[in-house]
Amino acid sequence: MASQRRGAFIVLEGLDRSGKSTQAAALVSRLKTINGENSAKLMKFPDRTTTIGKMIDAYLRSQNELDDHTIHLLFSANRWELVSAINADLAAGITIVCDRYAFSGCAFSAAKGLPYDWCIAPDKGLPEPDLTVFLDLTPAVAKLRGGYGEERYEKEELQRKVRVLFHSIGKQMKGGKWQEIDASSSIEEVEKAIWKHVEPFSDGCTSSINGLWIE
Ligand code: ADP
Ligand code: FDM
Ligand code: MG
Repeated sequence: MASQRRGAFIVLEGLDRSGKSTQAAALVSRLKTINGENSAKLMKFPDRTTTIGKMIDAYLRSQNELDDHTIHLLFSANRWELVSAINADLAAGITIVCDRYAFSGCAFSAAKGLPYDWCIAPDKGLPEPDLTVFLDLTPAVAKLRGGYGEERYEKEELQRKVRVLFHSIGKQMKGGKWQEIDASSSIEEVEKAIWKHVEPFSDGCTSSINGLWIE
């Protein structure tokens, strides 16, 4: 029996200003051009529109103070509250392009000093992306892209630690599910490099979705 084709789950990760939001939007419109208006959807984490997302938004804009563990769990809860929507879209054949995911959750909190194993624990079992493309950029170059704004984590020293953690998270991802690209070239060049990795998934997938960080 032929297996049911589902949408692909594609994640873009990277430091602040590495080009994730620019590239996620471009990728969704490319997929829609190829497969139709309802074939792809853009998601982003944190999703600041939910009740939990509003608490996260206030924290990132330094309007409230939260313990590092508490905010970490809120970021994770913000993903779990959208899991049923993710699964429903994938099952309906819609490809999801997601701007940040659990890898940001782990990289940022571990960079702040929380233990790595503690950081990944609440995200274990989330839908595992079929592909994560890491847009690699030095914090120094990222900062030149208009400079950082007001948000809590937009500081070069923290971003340097986050980059190291992203690299070590990527090394532990098996089976080509993590691809790193140089995000310092032009928007068009980066788009091309991302597409090279995404194209094999442009027709969706037949495999079932695994649980993230579950052996
Ligand atoms: P992120 O979502 O990773 O923070 P954005 O996509 O918002 O990054 O891009 C941050 C800024 O850098 C924006 O002003 C954007 O136009 C610009 N930008 C994005 N990609 C590139 C690139 N490849 N080269 C130069 N500037 C870029
Ligand atoms: N961030 C994002 C985390 O610390 N943990 C997470 O789980 C996620 C998804 O929130 F500084 C951080 C990363 C970044 C900020 O910024 C969100 P954008 O501009 O909304 O991507
Ligand atoms: Mg962005």
